[in-house]
Amino acid sequence: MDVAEAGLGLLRDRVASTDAREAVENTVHDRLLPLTARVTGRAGVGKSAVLAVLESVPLDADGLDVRWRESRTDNSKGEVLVHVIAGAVSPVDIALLSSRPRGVLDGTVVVLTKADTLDDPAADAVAASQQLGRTVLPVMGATAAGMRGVGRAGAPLDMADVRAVAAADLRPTDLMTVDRFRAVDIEVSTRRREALIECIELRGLALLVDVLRQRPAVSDGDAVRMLADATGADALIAAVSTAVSAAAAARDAELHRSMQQISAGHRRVRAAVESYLASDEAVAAEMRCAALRLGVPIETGSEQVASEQAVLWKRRAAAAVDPDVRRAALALCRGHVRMLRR
Ligand SMILES: Nc1nc2c(ncn2[C@@H]2O[C@H](COP(=O)(O)OP(=O)(O)OP(=O)(O)O)[C@@H](O)[C@H]2O)c(=O)[nH]1
Ligand SMILES: [Mg+2]
Repeated sequence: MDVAEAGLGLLRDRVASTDAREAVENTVHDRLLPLTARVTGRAGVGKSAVLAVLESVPLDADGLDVRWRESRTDNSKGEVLVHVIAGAVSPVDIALLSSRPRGVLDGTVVVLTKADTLDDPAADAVAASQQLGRTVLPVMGATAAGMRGVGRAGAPLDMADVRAVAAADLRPTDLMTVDRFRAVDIEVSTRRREALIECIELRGLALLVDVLRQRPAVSDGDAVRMLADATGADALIAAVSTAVSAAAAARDAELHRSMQQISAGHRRVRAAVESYLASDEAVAAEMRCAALRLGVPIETGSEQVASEQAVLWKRRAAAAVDPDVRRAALALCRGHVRMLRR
């Protein structure tokens, strides 16, 4: 149980004998449900490979479980949505994404996968971004999954075999198609060559072979790191982490809204709800929501940092025109003041 749940537990106890008990129980129950996250896209587009990558990393959902589901293009529901395309944007993609909200906290990530099959994935991603009005991240989904040992090969990459391929007498064209690569006469058996392609795709192998040939002294770790960078998996994981944190923060915002409503309707629980909303964990949760909403990090450090931040956010709140920005700035001010008092 994390800190927030401890505070909620206390609130539950305090309202247990009142007529607001059920309303509070339901609200707390909803706050603690696993986050629903969905990977969508047309048939065969590469969803499962992307999903395997995402399931292989721990995502910070503020203590909540993240429940991933894969579905095609019939359903865009989910607190987090990772929509996958491969190649051109289709009307189905546009229709699905248009039903999602837009904004910094929209919980939506769009991926252009199978980047290994494209000549200029970065340019294609920019074109797709313009078409959709959302950032599209180019990713080599299958290669990223294979490198994490969660791809279709089901086995980790064998760097000894990659080095053997790099050392073999290959022409550049031998790594251009799977058939040519299968047909060349080298020491590495056909079965082992197929395993390499199953793991990181032909393009992934060609990239690694290039690295090893240009820098024969490079370590396995560094070579693998270079390929990992080329897969775009880090940017994907970062975007999904932000979406997951935002979804968790949205849960807190929803919880606090419901609590305020309950307290407005049930006088006997007002004190309990107010003391919960004034607790360190509720103030910290509001601060996290606000920072995500404004797209700023929470600056932590010395007392001086906290007091400077409190002043800064107070000033920004006063200058804000948009009421949402003003509310978020006040939440940050309040959070920093609370840090000072601790
Ligand atoms: N070259 C390449 N092939 C890929 C990549 N990702 C997936 N594939 C291949 O594309 C096919 C479909 O991949 P999946 O990940 O199963 O696609 P999916 O969208 O989950 O498919 P469905 O669940 O049937 O709709 C498989 O043959 C994969 O090996 C990729 O990044 N590069
Ligand atoms: Mg699938």
